[in-house]
Amino acid sequence: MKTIFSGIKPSGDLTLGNYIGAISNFVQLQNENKCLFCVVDLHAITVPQEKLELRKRTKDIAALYLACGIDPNKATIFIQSEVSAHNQLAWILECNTYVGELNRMTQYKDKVLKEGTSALTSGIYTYPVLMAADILLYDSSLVPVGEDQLQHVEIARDIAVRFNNKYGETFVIPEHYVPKIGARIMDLQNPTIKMSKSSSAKGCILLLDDPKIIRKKIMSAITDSESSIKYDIKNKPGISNLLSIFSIISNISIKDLESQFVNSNYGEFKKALADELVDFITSIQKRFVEIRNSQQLDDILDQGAITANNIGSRKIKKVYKKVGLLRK
Ligand code: ATP
Ligand code: LTN
Repeated sequence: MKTIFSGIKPSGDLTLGNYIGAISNFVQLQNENKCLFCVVDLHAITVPQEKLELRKRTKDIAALYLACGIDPNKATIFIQSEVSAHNQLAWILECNTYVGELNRMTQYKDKVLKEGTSALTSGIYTYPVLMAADILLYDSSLVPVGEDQLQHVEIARDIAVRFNNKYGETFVIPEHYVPKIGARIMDLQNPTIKMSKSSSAKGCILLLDDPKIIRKKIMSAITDSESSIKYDIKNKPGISNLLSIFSIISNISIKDLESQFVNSNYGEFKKALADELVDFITSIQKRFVEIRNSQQLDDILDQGAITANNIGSRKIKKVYKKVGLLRK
């Protein structure tokens, strides 16, 4: 049995990309592993957040974890800021991470290119170290993430190896788990960029979007000037993206979908996808409404925080001792 950790930031509404790249894999992995799924609110505040919105979104994400099928009897679900060991470990790891390593993080470099540095916080610069702490605190061996997070799991590995070499065996070296299909769901209006709440509103499906809007976004997705429904990322990125979405949602392989729609035009294919997606997302939304304001959600998060604090505080004791900090 492996220990699995992953997290999602409450920095915006959850997208279909988050579901396919991350949550759908959490749901699969929970059956045979010891899983911890976190709402990483400390990561969200690396950029400005409105406090009431942040509180609301933090609970929205926890409720969506459950609505998407994460089972609290199988996995631990908790809020990052309720477990102080994350911050405690992050500081120790920061003192064992080089500035040069952080300078190489492509997500950070892209942000600097786009926005300059004057409005960037040091939190956004060091956040890969907090992410490493999230992972290493629980001796996680597998980290399910979308493609954009690979470099951050890689730096967590590097930090763990370095720490173990310096202080003796302490951390499990984590590996990433990236799905074969859906590791990078693309924007429906611009299939060369990642689907993200910060890209385009029309190109991004939110898990809490109105079904009518979902249908509209799928029907107006950019395709190409041909008419064949074939998976070919290079020449047909739009249709390939829609095929990936269809495949994950329906559990039908891309090959079978290609055969099923061999005589259909793009309009027919999109309509079938929209029907499937609306059914799928509507059932998530129904469960979300039931769970969101229930006492059950608070109870699950309280229990999750207890479990995570137990593991985290034991680990932090060991780490403090190794580093030479006084701790009974
Ligand atoms: P932003 O888009 O605002 O930078 P994000 O969606 O990447 O944020 P999170 O919400 O924390 O950030 O992402 C949670 C998980 O969802 C991560 O594992 C990330 O890799 C994955 N993910 C996000 N967008 C996509 C996408 N378009 N395709 C596949 N996986 C994705
Ligand atoms: N940095 C990630 C979110 C995240 C995470 C983690 C993912 C924070 N801690 C630990 C996996 C494991 C992001 O921005 N999507």
